[in-house]
Amino acid sequence: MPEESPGSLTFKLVYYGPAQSGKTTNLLRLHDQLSPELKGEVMTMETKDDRTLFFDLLPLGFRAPSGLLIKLRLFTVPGQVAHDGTRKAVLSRADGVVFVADSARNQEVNNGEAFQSMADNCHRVGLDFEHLPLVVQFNKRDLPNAVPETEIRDRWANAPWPLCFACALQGKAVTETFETLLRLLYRHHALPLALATTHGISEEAFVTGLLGRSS
Ligand SMILES: Nc1nc2c(ncn2[C@@H]2O[C@H](COP(=O)(O)OP(=O)(O)OP(=O)(O)O)[C@@H](O)[C@H]2O)c(=O)[nH]1
Ligand SMILES: [Mg+2]
Repeated sequence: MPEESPGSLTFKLVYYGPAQSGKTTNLLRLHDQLSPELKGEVMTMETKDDRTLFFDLLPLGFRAPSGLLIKLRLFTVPGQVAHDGTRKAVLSRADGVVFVADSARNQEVNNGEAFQSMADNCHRVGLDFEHLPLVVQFNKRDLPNAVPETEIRDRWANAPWPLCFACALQGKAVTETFETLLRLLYRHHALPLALATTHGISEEAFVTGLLGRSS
């Protein structure tokens, strides 16, 4: 559940995935594409050779018709295998997750291990993985050795999570991935938080409010 304080709600969203899959790049490109009045600066907690050691954080938010302030805090985890303790800490109390997979054929094993570690870590930190709003993004679609989309769709056909195909480096489908997560998040929380009834926020208003564009 999001953190509630008088007049505001804060959702924690986490970009999880194997090392170097493009989690930090997703956050930076998303920051470029969001409208200025909504977003804070991207904060980077320690990087070494461009690899995340703790996390990156992008804060954003908007005010609902009721006056309620809806805030999001987007985090990335460090993907390198050694940093599992940090990943667990970042994942703790997450309200939604984007799993960023690397589309390269030779990264299939790393993707699989990272996905399994995400499920395990969810259980360890007490998150209900079966009901967690989760979007799976296959990034780096520009790579010549990217696994074809049809093959990926076949393999994930029985999985309940939406799939997105992105090239974060070029900013492609970064916003689309985020929007997909926002819709899952809204559907998961609208009723328990009375978003529509008490606060006058429809799914469209939630998405446009947080993306900062009129659709
Ligand atoms: N070709 C290609 N390269 C990408 C894409 N997205 C990110 N990269 C590159 O992949 C490398 C790793 O990107 P990051 O965003 O730092 O990856 P990360 O997942 O944050 O990595 P860790 O923090 O170490 O877990 C960088 O050199 C990026 O420029 C993409 O869509 N296509
Ligand atoms: Mg990173």
